[in-house]
Amino acid sequence: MSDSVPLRFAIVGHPNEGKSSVVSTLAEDDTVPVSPFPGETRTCHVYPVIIDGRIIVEFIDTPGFQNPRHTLAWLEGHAESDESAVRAFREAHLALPAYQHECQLLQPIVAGAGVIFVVDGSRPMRRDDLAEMEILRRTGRPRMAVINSKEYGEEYLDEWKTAFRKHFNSVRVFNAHHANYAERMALLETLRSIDQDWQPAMEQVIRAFREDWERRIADTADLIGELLKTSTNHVVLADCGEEGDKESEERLKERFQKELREMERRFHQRIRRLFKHNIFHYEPPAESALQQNLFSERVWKVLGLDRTQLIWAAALAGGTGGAGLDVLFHGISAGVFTASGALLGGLSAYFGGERLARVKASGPRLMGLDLSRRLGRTQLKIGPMHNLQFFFVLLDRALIFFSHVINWAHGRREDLPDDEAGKKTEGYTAGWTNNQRRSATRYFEALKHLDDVENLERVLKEFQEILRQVLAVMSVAKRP
Ligand SMILES: Nc1nc2c(ncn2[C@@H]2O[C@H](COP(=O)(O)OP(=O)(O)OP(=O)(O)O)[C@@H](O)[C@H]2O)c(=O)[nH]1
Ligand SMILES: [Mg+2]
Repeated sequence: MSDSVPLRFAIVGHPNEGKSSVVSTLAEDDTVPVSPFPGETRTCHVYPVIIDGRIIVEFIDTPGFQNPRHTLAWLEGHAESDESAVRAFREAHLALPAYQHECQLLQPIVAGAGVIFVVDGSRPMRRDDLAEMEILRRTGRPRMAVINSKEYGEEYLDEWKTAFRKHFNSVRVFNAHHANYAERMALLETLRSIDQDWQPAMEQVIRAFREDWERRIADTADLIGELLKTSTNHVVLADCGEEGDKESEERLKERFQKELREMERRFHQRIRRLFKHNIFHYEPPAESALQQNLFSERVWKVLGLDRTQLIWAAALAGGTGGAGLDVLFHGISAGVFTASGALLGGLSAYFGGERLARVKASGPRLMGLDLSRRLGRTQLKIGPMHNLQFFFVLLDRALIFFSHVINWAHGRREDLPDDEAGKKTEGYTAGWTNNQRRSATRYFEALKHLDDVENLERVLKEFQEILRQVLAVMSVAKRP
């Protein structure tokens, strides 16, 4: 592959089989028009994959075959049996509306593109399919078949695979609605073997894809570090008329929570953009912990760490140690923490998110809410949220969102009832190793002392390395 001529693959097949969806998922491009009605794609359209300003590979969306049996009959009746017959066919039929699609889809192929033939493997094979395969074989171009099953069930898969072996250099199951990074890479690996001459160029393509993904992971780790920093250190202030001004307190608590939610929303936006989900905005399913309020009791129970893990994380990080419970649970109403007998009670007493905001404005510093007199005025202050569980809850939510985004194939255009990845209700950090949790907690501790820049940078670097490893493992994990 020279710098000026990238590899090109034409995605071809019967109408409505999912060709455009496959292009969209492979090129990570959600601008590709997809529709439930056959005949959506009428002309060829090139979708380049651009990395570092360079076109790495191009996928060409094409219209579905219109008249495959007649086309094949013409080719069979032609004196030549190779690619020159295909060229001659195009020239002879360019002006005929009944063969418009064939002329379109064969154009990039005769111009040198490789072929990716897409079929819906959940339906039986028909004579048209055999004609299409034979036409493609006669082009002589390197070609692979992709089985994009729209429905579940493997009834017809063997039949398809047998036919494919005769007509294609390789076959791969690839689902346009589900394929994630690992499956895209597996497909590219298969493309590497469809033609020996293309192998070095395909290797470059694969390397570029891999490096690009590593960069996105590093950027995600940076964004998570930034979210944790700004959220845990966020502070809101308000003047209030007099002590015990409940209305001001409520307003301030609302503002505090709203601003934190907004930070999370902006983080989501950046992650979506990083992973090229530019047009469609998909919400995780209702079951997801992301759909719950960040400050809801349920979220604080199911995400983050349990009590023992929190104490250990803090102790291992050389921070507050097991004794400093009030520091660990800073931000949760002191009233709730002591009066409810939280030490004996369940997690809800410890981590009750709603209670976190239920702060009494009667002391100088009641867990997250400060009252102070300045220039004769009473000032309310909420934050910073130096609460270890809050930190881990935020971290878990960031990881869940990452998983949601990377498992949402670009070819998908609607909510899926079987979106198991998005339904994830538990967090990740409870399953982390001590070492990983210690690194996170060190970062948490360093965030309390922003002026110690050197320490903060050192600890952040170590934490980002852990995050990159975690995100890389999540990228290749099998879908639930
Ligand atoms: N369930 C499911 N539906 C799919 C899948 N791939 C595509 N579809 C749906 O099938 C329909 C057709 O998809 P397209 O990608 O537009 O098909 P096409 O082959 O490009 O169609 P034409 O351009 O009309 O030839 C759309 O409603 C897609 O959402 C899949 O993997 N699973
Ligand atoms: Mg299409």
